Amino acid sequence: MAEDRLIEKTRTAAPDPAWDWKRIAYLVQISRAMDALEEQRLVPERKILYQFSARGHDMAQILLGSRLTNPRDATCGYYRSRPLLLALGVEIEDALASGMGREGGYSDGRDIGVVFNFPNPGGAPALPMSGGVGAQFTPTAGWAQAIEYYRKVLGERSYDEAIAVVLGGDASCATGGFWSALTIATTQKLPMLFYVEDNGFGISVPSSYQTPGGDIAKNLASFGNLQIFSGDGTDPAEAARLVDMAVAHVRGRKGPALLRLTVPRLQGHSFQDTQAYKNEDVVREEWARDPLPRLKAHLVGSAMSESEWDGLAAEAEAAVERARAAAEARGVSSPERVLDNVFYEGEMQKLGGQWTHGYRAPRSHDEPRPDGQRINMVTAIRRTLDQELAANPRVLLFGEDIGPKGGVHAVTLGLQEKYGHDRVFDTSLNEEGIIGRAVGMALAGLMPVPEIQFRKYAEPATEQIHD
Ligand SMILES: Cc1ncc(C[n+]2csc(CCOP(=O)(O)OP(=O)(O)O)c2C)c(N)n1
Repeated sequence: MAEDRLIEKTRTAAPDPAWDWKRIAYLVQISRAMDALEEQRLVPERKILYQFSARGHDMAQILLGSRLTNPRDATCGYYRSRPLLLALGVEIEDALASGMGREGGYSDGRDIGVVFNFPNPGGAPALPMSGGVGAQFTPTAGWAQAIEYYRKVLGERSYDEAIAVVLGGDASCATGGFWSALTIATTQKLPMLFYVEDNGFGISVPSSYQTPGGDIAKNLASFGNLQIFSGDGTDPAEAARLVDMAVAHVRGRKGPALLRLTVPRLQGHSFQDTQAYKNEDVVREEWARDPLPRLKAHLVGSAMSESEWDGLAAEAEAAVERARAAAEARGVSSPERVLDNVFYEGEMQKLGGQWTHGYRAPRSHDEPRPDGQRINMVTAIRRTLDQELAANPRVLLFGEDIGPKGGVHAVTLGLQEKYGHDRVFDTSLNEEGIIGRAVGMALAGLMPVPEIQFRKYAEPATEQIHD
């Protein structure tokens, strides 16, 4: 029965000692203090242009981020994902400075503060995010497939329990990227967790416009190879248990999972949004579901005293104020440097590509050798691919019909037979998925070679090509 696959309502009484509740409470308070600082000071002072409050989404995200402990894990989120990133170790000062266009930190002031790219050496990285809703899904699927490639083809045991986690709101579940990644993850049984923060709205549009009845977990209950977890993201015990169950399912190589947690969006979509489309009852009901007082009620008296709770809140506020002062003391990013490192300028990247994994290409030269038999272009490409597959175990080749058929142009003829299904494989018919997956694999240190059959068919992949 479909309902059997919905694991809901898993309440427990006392705080689970397997969680570091003090750290969780502290980080939730940090996130709240950052939101308040931006809303009350930095936006009115015009020091920040784009502000997306995470109030209401924060606690559940911090629980999730606290479980991304394997350095081979990766996550990709969206503009409301800062609490998760705080849990991964993003510095408060860097996060504030980034939104203010200050130099230094992970973006050197070149993003809008909430759209992150956090290499996180030694820990789980946050893959580069995009402002485009839905763009986060297919690169994360690529990372998940790369994890399996490392394990199965390259025999790297350190990937055995690694997972890829993507975050999206309820409206993101209507995007092509979501469905593309869902197809990839479920057909390939990848270690990927889809984390859906369902606040009932995509800016002003109710979630019933994004999926029938507004509940993506219910609608996907009978989707093959997908375990569904669903519950209340404002109830600390329930959210913690569901996060643990979902993460354990994916880490345990039982296949992909989707975890939907309902949360209130306690502010407008962004600072500019007045929420005129929500009536008073909706707003009141949302505030009644604020996870912060629920977290306090869950912890005070068992995991900590009231004065400890107040102490953490005061400490968080002071830490955010110190970080603000330090961030504002940084110089403003220079417009002259805005194009730095768009192309290679002599300094190698910190995350992604084969270089960071120690791979060094064999010596080569670019002198033409006109001797030898003339061959046509298709044969030349096939020979090149053959040569690269033989020379470098990180090279993998994929696209529509490139397996047993050998491609619609016969470019890959015989390559699957020679190198096996893990390295040369057919994909689902989804160009965003082909290119987005390649992006995630390249970030994970592989050398993906995606094939698109004809130029025209690259159009659905435009966003992933541009990103
Ligand atoms: C491809 C694309 N279309 C439209 C937008 C404009 N936009 C930004 S956020 C948003 C709503 C997204 O809602 P949801 O995914 O539920 O996340 P939430 O903001 O509620 O956390 C829209 C329409 C966008 N950023 N990208």
